[in-house]
Amino acid sequence: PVEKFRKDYKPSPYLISTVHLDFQLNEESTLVQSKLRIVPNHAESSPVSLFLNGHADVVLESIRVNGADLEASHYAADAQGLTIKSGLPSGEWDLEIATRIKPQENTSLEGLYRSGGMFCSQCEAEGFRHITYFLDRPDVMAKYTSRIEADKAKYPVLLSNGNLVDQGDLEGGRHFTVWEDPFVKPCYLFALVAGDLAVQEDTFRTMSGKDVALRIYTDAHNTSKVAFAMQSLKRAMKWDEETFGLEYDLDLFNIVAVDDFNMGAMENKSLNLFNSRLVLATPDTATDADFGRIEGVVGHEYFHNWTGNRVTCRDWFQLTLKEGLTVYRDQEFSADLNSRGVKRVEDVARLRAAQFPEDAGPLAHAIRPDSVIKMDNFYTATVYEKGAEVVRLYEALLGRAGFRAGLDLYFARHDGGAVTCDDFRAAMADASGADLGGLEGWYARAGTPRVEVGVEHDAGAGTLTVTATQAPPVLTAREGGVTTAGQAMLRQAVLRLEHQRQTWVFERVPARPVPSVLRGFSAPVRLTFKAHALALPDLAELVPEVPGADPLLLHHVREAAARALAAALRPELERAARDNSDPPGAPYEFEAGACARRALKNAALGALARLGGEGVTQDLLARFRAATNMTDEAAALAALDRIGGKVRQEALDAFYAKWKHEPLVLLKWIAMQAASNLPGNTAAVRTLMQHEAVKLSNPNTCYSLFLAFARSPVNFHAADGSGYEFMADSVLQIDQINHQVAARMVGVFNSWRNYDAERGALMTAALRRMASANGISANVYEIVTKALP
Ligand code: HT7
Ligand code: ZN
Repeated sequence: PVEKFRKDYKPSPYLISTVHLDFQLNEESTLVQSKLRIVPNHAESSPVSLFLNGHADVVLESIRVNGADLEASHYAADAQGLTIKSGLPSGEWDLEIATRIKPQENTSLEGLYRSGGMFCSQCEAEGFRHITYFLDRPDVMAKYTSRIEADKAKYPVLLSNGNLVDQGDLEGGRHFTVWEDPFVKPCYLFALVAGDLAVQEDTFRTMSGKDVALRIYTDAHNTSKVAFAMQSLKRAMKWDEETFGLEYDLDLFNIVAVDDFNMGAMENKSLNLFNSRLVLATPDTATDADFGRIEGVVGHEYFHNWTGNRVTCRDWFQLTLKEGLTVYRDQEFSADLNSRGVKRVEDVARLRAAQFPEDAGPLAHAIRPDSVIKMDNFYTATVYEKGAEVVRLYEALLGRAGFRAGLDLYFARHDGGAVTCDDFRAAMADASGADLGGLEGWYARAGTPRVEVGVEHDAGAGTLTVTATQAPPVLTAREGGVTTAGQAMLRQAVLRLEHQRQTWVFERVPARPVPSVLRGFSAPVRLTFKAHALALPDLAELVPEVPGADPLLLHHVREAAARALAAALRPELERAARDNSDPPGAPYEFEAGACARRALKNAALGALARLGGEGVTQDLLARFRAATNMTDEAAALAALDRIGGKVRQEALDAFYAKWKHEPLVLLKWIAMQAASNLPGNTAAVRTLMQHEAVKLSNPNTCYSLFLAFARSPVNFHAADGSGYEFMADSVLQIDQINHQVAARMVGVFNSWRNYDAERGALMTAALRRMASANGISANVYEIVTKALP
């Protein structure tokens, strides 16, 4: 595998102005014909050859230059791509390439593939090269026309980007559509869908009075589950107009639900593809958390239309330019629609649980990485969530109006372009006149800075001196609220921590106040402060705080503490469960107050389950059977799972019998069993792999099964190493099917340095075994070799 470096970026010697694609979809194979208008990039000296990226899956059928067949001596094709070595015309010219691919054999889910009975595509980051030879890099932006031809009975719906400009029937029961996208785009935003899909429609009138047709496509039996996603889309469109003045730019916006999908969703221009679990929801099949995720991700993909599509990344090292900014936007969207405080707590909890450990581990990287082997491995919590925190820093420094002015300038300068994080910072700085040079460090350095704050009050002088030190020094905007205990906020200020040590003196502070720093978690730093919280931290948060931890011992200590807390608080927990239960027949509402009540009630029930006893068990069973929404049903099941024994198995069986025709609900059933801390559960998980509900070619299933298993301290970290063995076997098995999924799975070994010597040795042995296995993918290779000492 080859490592690529950010510093080696060079503009492409050729650009492509227009792309005409023609897809002949068939059951055995697909013929892809492309006609590219090649334009020399005059910024560069005249090149002698043209290299187009490709892949071993792509079979070259023919190649023509300006309408004439190209002689075989002029070109060479291999698994990496196609090189036209000679015979290149000068000036602009047409290149026609015909390739044959086999989507039905494509289990990697990149490029064109089959999911259920449909054809669909995934081109970010480098999937387009699995379809045809192309300049597969985001700074090559072209206008696309796509013609799709297929059997009409099997694939009545044929979709691509942009506007439908032609369609018709053909001989032999076939039909075609032609799509034209008026906006330039990189090939990673290309999309194609063909299938027998049902559609739900709505419209949105934009702020300039244009009607946009909104369509969500699913399998026919799922049409009743898209109402919430549609409502979220309309809210996102309105929010972006009101908050940032950003209007949708085409007459049509399509979403398609896909069952087999490597990530959450994809922002292809006007044709968003979504993992089904992020579109389909009804109160009885989806939890409050699922509804929240759907709202956020529908918003996220829609917001990419401006931050990602209209202005894209110059190269993949700049990924946080679009992802950090778009995560910040979706976080603000959800905060405005729901409870801002709860949303912020959830986002910070996620950052601390997922990003802080990543930044402290062997795969730590800056939000703008310096080198990569497989780009797919860099869709990380650092690039996304820490990237969003860095965008939040701009807002903290510039204020809302300054931030908006910066974004306006960014779009005015770069609409239709492929740019860098430096271009973003320059627009933000130029619009406000602020010096934002100090933010450069956040793009360049990995790791979580530590900030220490000291406060001294001089009663005689009436001054308060705040001193902050940070290591390493980075610019950190921290809102410092200075309050007096028991009173409302006295003063608020943004403190810019730009040096290793800084001091601020507040005058006219007669009494010793209670300082409140890092308000709203205004920078992604670790604050050396003693926080007292009611909720016990997760094991993942505890482990890095206890060097050389025995994970099993930590787990038992945590469980004992949780039981002791539950015993001490029993009357309060019972009251919380009782007072926050809905009366029978109450309708489900996804609303901040209702979600908070359900969360409190279910947390109380979970805590009571630790105490066991007939009364608690019967109450949980009754709640499990009577539940009318999935939030309560899944919470009751989880509590019964904790109680264990016969009642656990009966509840799991009843849940399966009830939901066996709903694969998305069964993901919860799979995850609950895989994560069980019952001793010896690894054997049960091996058996579960044979269950008819478990399809290992489906990424959601793999994540529910294997990533959930790795959350079990008892079984993944079993002292005999059997959990590590099982996980390593599974990574190698899944790598044969899907490299991206296998690479995500192998990440569970990254934390081996946090554990005791015996566990560390067993985990590194498993890593070595995977590293030396025959034929591992570049994706898994990159993670495994970086994790090893
Ligand atoms: N921009 C999208 C990234 C994505 C992706 C990346 C690699 C492999 C598969 C993928 N599916 C989607 C998702 C987003 O951030 O909006
Ligand atoms: Zn995104």
